[in-house]
Amino acid sequence: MQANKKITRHICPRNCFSSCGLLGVTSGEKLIKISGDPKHGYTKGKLCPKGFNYLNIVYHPERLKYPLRRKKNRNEWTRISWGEAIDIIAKKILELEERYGSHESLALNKYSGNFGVLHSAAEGFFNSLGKTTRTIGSPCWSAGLDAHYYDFGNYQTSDLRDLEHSKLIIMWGVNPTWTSIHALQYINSAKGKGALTMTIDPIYTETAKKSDYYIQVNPGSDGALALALAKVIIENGWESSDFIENYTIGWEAFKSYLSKVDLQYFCEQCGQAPETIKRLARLLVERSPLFIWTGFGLQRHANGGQNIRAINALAALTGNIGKKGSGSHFAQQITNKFPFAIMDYYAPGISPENNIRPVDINNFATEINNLKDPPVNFLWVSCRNLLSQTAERDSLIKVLKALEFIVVVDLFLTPTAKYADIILPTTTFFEEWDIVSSYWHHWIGINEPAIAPYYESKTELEIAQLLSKRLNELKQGSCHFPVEGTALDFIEEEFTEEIYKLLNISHWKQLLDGPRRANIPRTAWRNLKFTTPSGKFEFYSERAAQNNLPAIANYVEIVNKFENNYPYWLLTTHCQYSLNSQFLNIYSFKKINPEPIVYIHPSLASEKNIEHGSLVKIYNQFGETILKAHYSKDVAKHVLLYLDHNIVVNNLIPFHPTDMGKVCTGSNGIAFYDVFVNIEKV
Ligand SMILES: Nc1nc2c(c(=O)[nH]1)N[C@H]1C(S)=C(S)[C@@H](COP(=O)(O)OP(=O)(O)OC[C@H]3O[C@@H](n4cnc5c(=O)[nH]c(N)nc54)[C@H](O)[C@@H]3O)O[C@H]1N2
Ligand SMILES: Nc1nc2c(c(=O)[nH]1)N[C@H]1C(S)=C(S)[C@@H](COP(=O)(O)OP(=O)(O)OC[C@H]3O[C@@H](n4cnc5c(=O)[nH]c(N)nc54)[C@H](O)[C@@H]3O)O[C@H]1N2
Ligand SMILES: [Mo]
Repeated sequence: MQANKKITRHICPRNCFSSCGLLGVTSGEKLIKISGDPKHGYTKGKLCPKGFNYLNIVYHPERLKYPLRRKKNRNEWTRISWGEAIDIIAKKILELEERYGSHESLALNKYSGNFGVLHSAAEGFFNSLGKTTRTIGSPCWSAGLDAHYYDFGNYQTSDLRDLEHSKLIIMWGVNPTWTSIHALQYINSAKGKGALTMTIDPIYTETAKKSDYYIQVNPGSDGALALALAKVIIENGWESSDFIENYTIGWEAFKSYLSKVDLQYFCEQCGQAPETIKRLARLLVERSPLFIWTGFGLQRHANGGQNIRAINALAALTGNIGKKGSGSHFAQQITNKFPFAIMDYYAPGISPENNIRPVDINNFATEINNLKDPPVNFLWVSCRNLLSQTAERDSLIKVLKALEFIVVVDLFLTPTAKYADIILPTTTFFEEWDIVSSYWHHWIGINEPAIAPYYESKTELEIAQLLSKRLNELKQGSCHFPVEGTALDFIEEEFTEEIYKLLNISHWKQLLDGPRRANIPRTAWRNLKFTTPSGKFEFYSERAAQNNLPAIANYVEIVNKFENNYPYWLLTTHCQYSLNSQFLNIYSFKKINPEPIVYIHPSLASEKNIEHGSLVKIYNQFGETILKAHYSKDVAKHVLLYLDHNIVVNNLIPFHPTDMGKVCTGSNGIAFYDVFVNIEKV
């Protein structure tokens, strides 16, 4: 490497399965190249199309450079200094405290723009003020997490190297070819060793196209499919008696429920012929170890948690748990043992138990509106593009317009930032220290800065420190977030003995030589000791019953009450060339997807007299939107597919909760994919 060049290590902090290792090459002051880090044992030096485009994010011509202040009642902003921005915000915080005698009129809405541990400085700052209004829950994975909590006690994943033992791999409501591309190398290698693959999805996805089998299931009907398979397996006596007897509870109750259900009804629900179910059931038992990967897409339905429980039950009754190459996998958090000390600067008398006035992140507009004593006047948005990613966009716009004061911390002037009074430009992960772990694989790494912060952008930590300093200057003792301390000091605090043991290192700086795999078994639930109250896999969960849920994995049909007016499902799933609302501004991606498209099956299109490429109106009782229609035989006739996660369709999506999520995330999830619409030519 030439004298003026240096290489730095990074971990992508996006909300994504892969949490990739990257290497940055800097020449002088400039980042000139980004590549995959071959020392990352899961991603192994490979990147996705977005990862290879990071230079185009870091140096994007539209990236925010300076703090901005909105001109009064206008959609225009003027550049201000950090001193001014921090002063305005600090004074507003103190003014509201004076007005209400508490900080509860301040609300924080933060989610997944950056999952690095030090990004919790925003939460740390809010904790250090006192009790504030905060979002709870998650728009992403809540129902699936709770399903695993009820069945297994918590959630774990196997190391994908375990796939070498699998004979059948089912990708059930997950589209890794787009959303988790690094998994493909393990899946392909398992195929080379003789494994067969199956995709179960309402869309004939790129993953389905690469699979040996594809089942086009009706949206929200996976419980019916899993239970139909379970019923046939039991009727044939193919269940694994040894596993059931020794490692589960509630088998009789589950079996008795299945003996009463009508196979024909389940088949109709999931859109499969009884013959298909019988063939599939045989395949499942013949090809053990069976590895099931249930995706996040699958659980974005009102019955999503129950459906995942039904799939878990299928894995259990066939003995496909804890055995190499088997399991039912969704996500894990067992490697994320960081104490999040950065959040631990509570104001006196404030603790995690009493620091929050909660609002559901998925029902944000309504719940913010309902809060009165005091009302919410001040909103802090970070790592979040509310307007693009939240349901009920129109109500949200009204709320944002009515709020007294909004701060947005982001890299770009997003649709949400356009409602802010103050916009604070922040650093990318190439400009800061951080720690990143994955919710899927078992590798953890340190992110070091490659370059100085872009123009005047600052890290989340620096912003918290500046504000704390100013607040204390204005009113001594008003904020308890430490004003001293570098990012490295805060990193030091996160590395406990437990983490060192988990990663088998003695100092975190060793992570600069490469990410480390957490020292946990390769196979999830290898010891067959479950963390449920019974210590067993629970077909029957007393805890579910206590939470007013069916104790066993019942199938609950999703009924479209407005079928006559709005007969089609609208699925707004995750896209290859974006990550939620991010990366949509990359110019080469824009060329691939120049405009928002709705995909429609040609036979429905011809019924509706819609030509390929023509404009259509998609509408329901909540709103309408005009899009261009493209024909696609990949979608079922009663499904419409929209992939571009920008602001265009969220006005059609109501807040409708999923059945589960409360235990693991604080509130139930959101049924983003139970949306019914109509379509017509304009
Ligand atoms: N219709 C529909 N809506 C959905 C979904 C769906 O499938 N359909 N999926 C849902 C799911 S699964 C999720 S997880 C949510 C995601 O919702 P969000 O977490 O809001 O989504 P993102 O678009 O990933 O990121 C939000 C913002 O973070 C910013 N950002 C990036 N890095 C940083 C940083 O370092 N600091 C700060 N302060 N900001 C940063 C980005 O520029 C972006 O504007 O959306 C949900 N919304
Ligand atoms: N490229 C890219 N990668 C990403 C993201 C991204 O936006 N783009 N987002 C990240 C985030 S935040 C998340 S949560 C994950 C999401 O990762 P995935 O779970 O893979 O993605 P989704 O698009 O939510 O859903 C996966 C599939 O579920 C299908 N599906 C919908 N309803 C049902 C159903 O009822 N039954 C079955 N069987 N299938 C159903 C959809 O058609 C879709 O093909 O990906 C992460 N990675
Ligand atoms: Mo997500």
